Amino acid sequence: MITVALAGNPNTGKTSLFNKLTGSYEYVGNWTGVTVEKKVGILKNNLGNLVDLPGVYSLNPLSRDEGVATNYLLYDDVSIILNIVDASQLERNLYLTLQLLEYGKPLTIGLNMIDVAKARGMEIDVQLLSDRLGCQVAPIIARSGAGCEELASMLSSSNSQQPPLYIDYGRTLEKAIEQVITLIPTNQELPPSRWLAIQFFEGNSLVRELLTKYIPASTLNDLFEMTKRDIQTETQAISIAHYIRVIRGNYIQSLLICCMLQTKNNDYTLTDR
Ligand code: GDP
Ligand code: K
Ligand code: MG
Repeated sequence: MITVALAGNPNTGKTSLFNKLTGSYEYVGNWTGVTVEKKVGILKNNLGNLVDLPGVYSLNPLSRDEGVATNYLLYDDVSIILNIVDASQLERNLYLTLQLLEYGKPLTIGLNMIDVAKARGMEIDVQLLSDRLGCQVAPIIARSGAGCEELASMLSSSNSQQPPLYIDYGRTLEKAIEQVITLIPTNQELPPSRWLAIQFFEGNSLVRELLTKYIPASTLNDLFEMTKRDIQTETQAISIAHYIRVIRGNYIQSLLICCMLQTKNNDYTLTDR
């Protein structure tokens, strides 16, 4: 039995999709230590369990819900991530997607609200989006169930060898990431080192906590402060987190320029496909 984790922004249709994909409930309760609902259902095709993560915009644990999602990735054994994305709000939604793709577990995108996107004159080149992100993408309408069977069968054929998405964070930060990676032990059952290092520089306190089990806090502090100083000197960013947000934002922008075909109210020229 494998475990599929359902992750996405709030109000993207997570509950609707959960209900379409699961037959019976295995468990409804709270996440350990917090009063955030935890729902686990059994996937209809008997592939395994579906775990409903709280809706979050980012993995940075500023809110209780984000803390639950991050802790899940840090300490639980997830086989496949099902990332539900609101097709009519791609730019905002893809931020979490990038963080999840960097994590490097097999990930399938359920591209939801296709009906809403269409009504707003947006058309998405699903194949191109899938190629560029290096993961499977299934267009769906979770409310009606359209596309959900195809999505379920994609989950059963997930690529277990999916390589993590590689975003280039520029020379200074890449050098610092490399330094943290060399300090992370390889003989432990830990999430991918690069993901941990990026999350550390983003200011993810739960990741920092985990890293201090293996790396002296003072070493981590020095590396963080030095990198922050360098980035503030070289760029206009006010913090490393800000700098990372800008790089990811640019990455998403260029992705959307090639994958979005505006059919109505188009204010930029389209290439023929
Ligand atoms: P959650 O907050 O992520 O769990 O999202 P819900 O499943 O509660 O959905 C939020 C709202 O969006 C509800 O009113 C759903 O009926 C609606 N919804 C979900 N999926 C779709 C869809 O594909 N198309 C449209 N038009 N509405 C949807
Ligand atoms: K809701
Ligand atoms: Mg919900």
